[in-house]
Amino acid sequence: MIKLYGLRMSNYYSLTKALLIEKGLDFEEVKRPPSQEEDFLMRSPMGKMPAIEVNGVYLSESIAIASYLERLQPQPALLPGDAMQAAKVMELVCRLKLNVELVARRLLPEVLFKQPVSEETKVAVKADLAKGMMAVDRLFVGAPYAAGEQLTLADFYTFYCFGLATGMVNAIYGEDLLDGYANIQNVLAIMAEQPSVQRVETEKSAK
Ligand SMILES: N[C@@H](CCC(=O)N[C@@H](CS)C(=O)NCC(=O)O)C(=O)O
Repeated sequence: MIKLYGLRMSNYYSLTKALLIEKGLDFEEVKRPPSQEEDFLMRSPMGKMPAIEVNGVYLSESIAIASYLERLQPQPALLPGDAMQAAKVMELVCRLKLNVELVARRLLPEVLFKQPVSEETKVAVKADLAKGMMAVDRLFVGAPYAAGEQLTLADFYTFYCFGLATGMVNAIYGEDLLDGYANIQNVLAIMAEQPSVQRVETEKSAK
């Protein structure tokens, strides 16, 4: 059975758990806070969550895990069969992850840990986020799903990346990051109804 290491509070842990559920795979959750200790680095070389363990082999990085799960359990398919369409889904996932979530994450120390972030950082994050949102908007299809007619990995990344990013932006700038992005808001609403996501969110609040 697959073991999933990390904490339910993490958006990438939640995303990975939702994918495991979506794919109908058996898994066991192993509660482990991220750390730089050797036993954690062995599972996840940057000391981040999540990581999975399959037959004694460890794998970290949500995209790598998603890629493994897609091959392990092809149905339901979360990538289109066409090579270019599948790559376009991954392109959107990269933009969401690298140019929105990772940028907004720079605000996290102040929002979650009361460690003030400099004004310089706040200005830079705002500018980088504006650029990232324009890039996402260029790739986002929203008909009705993130990458088109099919539910894909990009919908899961949309849900879990914006879950964090909108919270950070609202807390620091008092703004709605998704103001004017009706198609992204629509995908968030669709994903909130997805049974796999609902189970993750329910179990998260149950702790
Ligand atoms: N790129 C990684 C990001 C994972 C990540 O940022 N995890 C956060 C929690 S959501 C973490 O472990 N943070 C603790 C740390 O950086 O020490 C992925 O997609 O899996």
